Amino acid sequence: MTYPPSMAADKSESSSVLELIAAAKSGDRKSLAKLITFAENTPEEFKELDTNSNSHVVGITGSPGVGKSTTVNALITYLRARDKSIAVIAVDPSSPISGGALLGDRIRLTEHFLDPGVFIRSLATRGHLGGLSASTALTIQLAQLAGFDYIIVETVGVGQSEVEIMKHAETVVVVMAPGMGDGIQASKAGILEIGDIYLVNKSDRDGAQETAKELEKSLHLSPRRGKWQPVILLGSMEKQIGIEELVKTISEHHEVL
Ligand SMILES: Nc1nc2c(ncn2[C@@H]2O[C@H](COP(=O)(O)OP(=O)(O)OP(=O)(O)O)[C@@H](O)[C@H]2O)c(=O)[nH]1
Ligand SMILES: [Mg+2]
Repeated sequence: MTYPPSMAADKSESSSVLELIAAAKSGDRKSLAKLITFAENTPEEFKELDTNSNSHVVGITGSPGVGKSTTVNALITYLRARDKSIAVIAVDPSSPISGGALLGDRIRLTEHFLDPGVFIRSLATRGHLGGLSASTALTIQLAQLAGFDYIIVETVGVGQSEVEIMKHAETVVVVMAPGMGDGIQASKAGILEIGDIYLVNKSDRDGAQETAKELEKSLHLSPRRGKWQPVILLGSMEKQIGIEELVKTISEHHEVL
């Protein structure tokens, strides 16, 4: 597959897009990366993307430091061992620097950078939240076109912006950790409404059971939703404890959808 050398000025932009799409579909990651940048800058070029995809879009959200990136890392390790391909989209609504150093540190996926079955992209705010949410949606669509088995969207925080971004995920995993005031966190920002799966991480630490119990009570009090009842799991993603159960529950949710 020949890779377009540049978005040459004499070519129409849409023919470049078509070439890049064809290359991305055939597995060229550089073309996919270029397409995403292109979509961030000129989303209007991408109005009629036809994504007829088998990817499962999984959102991972939760307060800073609960272990979201560690969870993503554990998922990648588990799924790669089963020959699944994964795109990770790390979204930081608080940072204006796309792909900035802060986000690089936060995603902690360096061990997967050289794996061709893993594609990692970060997105950050460029002005308004609506733009970020839209570019997240487009990036997901492009990753779907490229045919990844799983597309994982990680967002930092539990504010309204994360709730907005998580609307693009089919299955939402809310990560919590003991001793981080999650009782208070859970009561705000719609966290009790968005999670399909609640993962109480750091179960190797004191208080994980209590956090899970408190969460169960709060979920009980919140309005019921559809045919899927939110599931609470305990685990330690750093120690790869509970990862199998997490993947199983993610798949079960996908089947129910
Ligand atoms: N004890 C323990 N520590 C963990 C576990 N999982 C993650 N951590 C630690 O928690 C800290 C934060 O983990 P991250 O995965 O970076 O958390 P995050 O939610 O992605 O953080 P932000 O992206 O900054 O919001 C790190 O120091 C991890 O080593 C766990 O299962 N047990
Ligand atoms: Mg992180």
